[in-house]
Amino acid sequence: MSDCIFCKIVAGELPSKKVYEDDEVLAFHDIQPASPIHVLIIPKKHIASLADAKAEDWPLLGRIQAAAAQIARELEVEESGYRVITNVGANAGQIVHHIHYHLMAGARLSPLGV
Ligand code: D5M
Repeated sequence: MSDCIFCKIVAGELPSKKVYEDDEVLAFHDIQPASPIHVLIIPKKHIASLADAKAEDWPLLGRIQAAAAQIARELEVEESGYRVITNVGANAGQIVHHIHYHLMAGARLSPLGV
């Protein structure tokens, strides 16, 4: 997607502070952190949101969860705890329409809800 900022990060056309990369997955620090550690984990393939994922994408999205667990270990937040979430659509506040999982840690996180 030529107008997608996360596709541009994948292509190296926009900078990012990378924390993890493999052939299908990229993770980088969120530019507007909402917690002391706030990393975004994305597939290199453009998928707009979880609602747009096809059956063929489930293994890829599983790899993202595996990457999240590995990143949490490397950032040494496994023991203190962390959160992995993906926002889907307007009510959840999704602003970037390339699926991404927020890995948040480094402080006691507020409960989920409205
Ligand atoms: O979250 C989208 C997130 O993406 C939000 O926390 C800001 C972040 N963002 C936007 N642009 C960038 C760049 N260029 N680098 C790093 N992080 C970025 P959402 O779930 O869509 O609300």
